[in-house]
Amino acid sequence: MQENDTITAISTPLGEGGIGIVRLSGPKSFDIGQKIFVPSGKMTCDYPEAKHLYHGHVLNIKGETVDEVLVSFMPSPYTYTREDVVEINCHSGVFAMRTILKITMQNGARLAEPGEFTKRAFINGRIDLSRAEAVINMIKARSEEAVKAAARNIRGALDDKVKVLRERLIEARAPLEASFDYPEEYEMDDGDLKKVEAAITYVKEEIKIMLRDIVRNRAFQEGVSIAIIGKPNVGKSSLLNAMLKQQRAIVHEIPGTTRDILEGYMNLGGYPIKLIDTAGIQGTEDPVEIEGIARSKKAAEQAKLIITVHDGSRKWEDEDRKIAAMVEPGQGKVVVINKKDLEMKISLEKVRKCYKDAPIVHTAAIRGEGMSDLEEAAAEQMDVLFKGVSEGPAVISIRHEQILEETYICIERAQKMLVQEPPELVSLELQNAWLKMGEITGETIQEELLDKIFSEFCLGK
Ligand SMILES: Nc1nc2c(ncn2[C@@H]2O[C@H](COP(=O)(O)OP(=O)(O)O)[C@@H](O)[C@H]2O)c(=O)[nH]1
Ligand SMILES: [Mg+2]
Repeated sequence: MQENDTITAISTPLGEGGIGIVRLSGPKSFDIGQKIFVPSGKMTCDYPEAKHLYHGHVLNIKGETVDEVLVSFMPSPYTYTREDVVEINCHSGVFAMRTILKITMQNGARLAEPGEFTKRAFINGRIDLSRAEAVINMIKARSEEAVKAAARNIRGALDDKVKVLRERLIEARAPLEASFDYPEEYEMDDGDLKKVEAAITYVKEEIKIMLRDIVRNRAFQEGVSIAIIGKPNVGKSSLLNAMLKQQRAIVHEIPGTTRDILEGYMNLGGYPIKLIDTAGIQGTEDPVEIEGIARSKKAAEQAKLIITVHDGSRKWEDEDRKIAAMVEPGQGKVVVINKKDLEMKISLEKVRKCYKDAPIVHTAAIRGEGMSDLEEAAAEQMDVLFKGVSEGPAVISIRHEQILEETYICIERAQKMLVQEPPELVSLELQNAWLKMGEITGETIQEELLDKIFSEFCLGK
């Protein structure tokens, strides 16, 4: 793959902002940079010098000044792409940036494809594929945790892990290969067999853990759902509004106001949350309400965490007990006793008995009181649910997931074969696993797949 033309793109988001960057990468970038940029003041003979930021003006092809800018010239190989890179920091109006982009193109640069800068970084050996993909995830991340996970992968956590596992696969293959390549001199003994077995089991278990963590890692990327459930009129919609700090749902004294599920997004202690308001759950004959209740129950089943709401100003009823029983095993829960501004009639003893050790928070949703307690309790539950997630490499992309699943199948097959099949077959299966895993770091990947991966990037990255 030869990439020797010079590419250009706007590297910052379009829109009104302080500074925008037009970036050039490739062999002609210094030439183009010097042609279109006139530095202010007198230049030393070393111009353009690396690690310098030059103040000056960009000229169009007619020689007219178009913008006042700061320009850096960064020589290969100490750049993002490992090529010569020029960055023009200009005023970030859409028009100014597009004008400068056009001028770079008129002087011989080609508009970069999405992800092409990162693709060059990969092709020129600066980063491996898992890191390049982490850059995509970083751009798309919606929460602090997602950013952290992506940052770990940019630093190479996933790459390191895959390298270790592939190394183990090679170790496992060594005695197998020797036994059929040199059958006269070498025969596998029990000790060898145990080593092979141990290596296979190790890799298999590690992949299993990575696959298990996918669900949790992906939740960070896409948002964790929290459902608010309870009887009609206890203040679920008011609670949603108070948590989102906006009048998202209609609040009314008429029971059954919320007929369908409603959603809103928020950040809760660093977790990206999809907060779901549901229709009040009660016995009813109304077909619309019945449908609403069915949807509420489904949303509740699928949520990672449930906030069950009870009206503190009313007595505990059998319907409340049913709500408490709706929480599924493995789900986090927080109990809310709402309307604390009114006289309390609910029996806390009964609440406690139904919920055992779940956290109970008292709120007055219409006044926004108790919200920080509620958010704290919910975030604590999240910490329990997602414990350990921020340590290892994060498998977020579906491509990685598929590769790991396929690798797992190969390894499982090899493990079974080890007992009764010839070592050639076991080794072949381990080789398949090794090749497959190499697709994560990009060591054994095909070109079309690369194009597909990098096309997910935004322009200028
Ligand atoms: N006094 C008091 N009334 C509340 C509170 N939260 C909600 N309400 C009232 O209770 C009624 C039902 O509220 P709503 O949020 O629609 O409940 P939902 O049916 O559970 O969604 C409305 O009249 C609200 O104004 C609260 O904290 N204190
Ligand atoms: Mg409601």
